[in-house]
Amino acid sequence: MHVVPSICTFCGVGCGLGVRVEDDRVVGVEPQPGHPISQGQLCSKGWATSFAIDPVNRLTSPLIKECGSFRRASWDEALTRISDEFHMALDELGPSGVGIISCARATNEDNYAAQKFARAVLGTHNIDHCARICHSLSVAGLLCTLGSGAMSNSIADIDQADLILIIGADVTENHAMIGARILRAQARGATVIVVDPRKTRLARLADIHLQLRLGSNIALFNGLLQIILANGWENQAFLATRCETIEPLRRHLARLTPEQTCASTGISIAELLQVAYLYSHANAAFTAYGMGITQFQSGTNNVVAVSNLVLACGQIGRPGTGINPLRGQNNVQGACDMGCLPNVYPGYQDANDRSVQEKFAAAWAAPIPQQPGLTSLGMSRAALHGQLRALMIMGEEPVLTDPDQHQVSKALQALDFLVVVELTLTETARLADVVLPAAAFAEKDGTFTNCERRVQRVRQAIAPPGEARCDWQILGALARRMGYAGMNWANAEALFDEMSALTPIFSAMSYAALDGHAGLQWPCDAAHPHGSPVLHEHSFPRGRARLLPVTQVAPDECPDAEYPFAFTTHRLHFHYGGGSMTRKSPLLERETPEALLFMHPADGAALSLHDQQAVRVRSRRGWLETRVHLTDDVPPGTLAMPYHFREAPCNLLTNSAQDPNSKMPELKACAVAVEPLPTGVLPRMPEAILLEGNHHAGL
Ligand SMILES: Nc1nc2c(c(=O)[nH]1)N[C@H]1C(S)=C(S)[C@@H](COP(=O)(O)OP(=O)(O)OC[C@H]3O[C@@H](n4cnc5c(=O)[nH]c(N)nc54)[C@H](O)[C@@H]3O)O[C@H]1N2
Ligand SMILES: Nc1nc2c(c(=O)[nH]1)N[C@H]1C(S)=C(S)[C@@H](COP(=O)(O)OP(=O)(O)OC[C@H]3O[C@@H](n4cnc5c(=O)[nH]c(N)nc54)[C@H](O)[C@@H]3O)O[C@H]1N2
Ligand code: SF4
Ligand SMILES: [Mo]
Repeated sequence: MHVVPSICTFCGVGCGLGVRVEDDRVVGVEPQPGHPISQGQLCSKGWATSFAIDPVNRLTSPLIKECGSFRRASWDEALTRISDEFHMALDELGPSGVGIISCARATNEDNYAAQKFARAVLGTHNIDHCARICHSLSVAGLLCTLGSGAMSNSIADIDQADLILIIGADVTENHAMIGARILRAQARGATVIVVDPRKTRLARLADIHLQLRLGSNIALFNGLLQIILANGWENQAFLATRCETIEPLRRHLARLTPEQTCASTGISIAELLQVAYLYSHANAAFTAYGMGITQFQSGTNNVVAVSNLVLACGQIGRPGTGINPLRGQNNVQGACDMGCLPNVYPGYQDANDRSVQEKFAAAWAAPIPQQPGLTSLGMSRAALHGQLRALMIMGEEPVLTDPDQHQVSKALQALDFLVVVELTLTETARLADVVLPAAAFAEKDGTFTNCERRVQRVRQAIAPPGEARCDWQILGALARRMGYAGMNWANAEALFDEMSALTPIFSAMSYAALDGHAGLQWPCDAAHPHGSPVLHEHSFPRGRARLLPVTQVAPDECPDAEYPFAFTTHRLHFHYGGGSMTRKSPLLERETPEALLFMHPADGAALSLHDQQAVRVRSRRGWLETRVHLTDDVPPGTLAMPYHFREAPCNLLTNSAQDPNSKMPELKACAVAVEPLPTGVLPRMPEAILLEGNHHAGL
């Protein structure tokens, strides 16, 4: 047996793991000793990695759908078919009729190849990925206030903070090693404040839990800032030297009272005063947030409201402070950095900037797309209207993870051609015309970028199963088939070198430099050859930071007589995303084997429901059946459900109402009704996901 150093394939914490290999099989993993983030630990998902990538149930050859079922095909046949279909769509509709969804679970190298393929081969900016429904509005909101959308500080800064403010993030469950670090900080004396409508595990352990009303985030942050300004607790020196004028925001908040904030958030005036005082008086306050503020139609403004609070108190630009969006997927930071967004090239180089366009046109020897690109949900909408014909989805599971599942399936079925590149035959892959087998992280070389901008190496430990290949190799072969010779990299390192030569924030990075340093945090350039653990120490990328007045907006759908409950969705520690990887582990399945609807006991009593009773949950868009779990984790009137379970996919219910700036759908709030199923009736799997098509076994 030997051990290959690598990085965990699940969440954006980026823990270091060793892949244990015996007879070209991954037989287990172990924590990487001395790793700067995980410090010799892994969470239960990390420990279960070998199940996630096990060859059992993996795709091992290309598949082509004929008369509704899949058959094996050669790479040659599959690539010819994809090339023909893309050419046909391009002939009919031009570059706006084709698109790519890339993969925040795949490497930087895979993602760089995806956006280069979209732009240089297909000639389109229609390239996006799951950041759209995750932290795209952190990128948009913080770009507007600071000029950079990434985490401003490092995970290790938690050790230096004397106050830790966690907003809408279930850290002990979803960023487990960061959660553990926060609890250690609390044990040494730091104050922990959690803002969440649910009593999460961390909320129960925190010094203060602000259990605000679902979706009342802007009201809360405006209210806290109003108290701070009214008492003169703001950091005047920081405002004077580092920020544009605060006066419009001060005027905007002047008429607000703590009584009004209490009425709109449900938080008592005493708690508001206490938190406003503690936050503004902390020596170093580390602020982190998650999906509990981004997944709203007011998401960008929610981020701006947090940014206002941080800036007004000067809690940024020093060790132990900062505004820190906890990026979710293992490489979602990287997929954004690599330019898998419709409006930017790698390193956030503006797609509309003439000099950037000329640089990439020359380097790639390809004309540069001129039309603006579509977001992922924009591509779904275009497909429904016949304006998008051919789509490649590289490692995403939108059938389970995008809002309003009926609409998503309809959009994918409306395409002339769908190709999915995946590890297993997911619900989305079942809808495809062609499915291609991808290599998993332990089967390829490359890099992942964790939530604190740290680029780290993953290494090939075993061969991919059957004929599976790396995503970048697949895209390179397809590019050649379509007549473009600029994607023939000899290996992942050559690809990385092309990327870093074209991307200023990566210009001093190389595999050798990464190996020498346990990864490097961008910007890493001539001025910062060892990377940048803390951003914005002396100035912001936009010069002075901006404080912007924002106003509370209620969720698009609020409870009413027909749909009397507020409904929110979240994650569970033991499962991940659409579940395609964690649900292969018997250990993780044993912990949480099925979806549950979390309901307050008072609501249960009012509906005469007992714990574990089977219920039907309905929204304006669909229904599902599941079991109810009575718990005071949720407040009365609010129901919550995890999104990992295909048997009870909560995105049948969710609302696709969108944030106007970033097109983020409102995954965290809609309205539902609940009714008990007759005694003895088991919850049913809705027809919508009993999709046609072969099961992978036997192919
Ligand atoms: N175990 C596990 N870990 C994961 C993942 C996974 O699937 N499983 N996914 C990864 C990904 S992609 C991501 S993006 C991250 C996400 O990690 P988190 O951001 O922690 O994700 P969620 O659990 O969806 O939501 C966080 C919290 O927001 C709260 N919330 C809901 N509404 C509001 C509100 O109006 N205001 C406030 N303040 N809070 C609210 C919810 O109650 C919930 O506790 O996790 C990553 N890590
Ligand atoms: N209701 C509700 N819905 C949500 C959310 C929510 O909080 N509530 N959260 C949203 C968020 S934040 C996110 S990020 C999305 C996540 O949504 P997705 O990205 O769709 O979810 P995952 O399950 O991570 O799917 C990733 C797929 O990538 C595949 N994969 C892994 N590694 C590779 C690789 O190297 N190459 C290729 N080609 N494929 C690979 C896996 O097999 C898996 O099927 O879900 C969103 N949906
Ligand atoms: S905290 Fe995240 S990166 Fe670390 S082991 Fe767990 S899932 Fe993997
Ligand atoms: Mo995410």
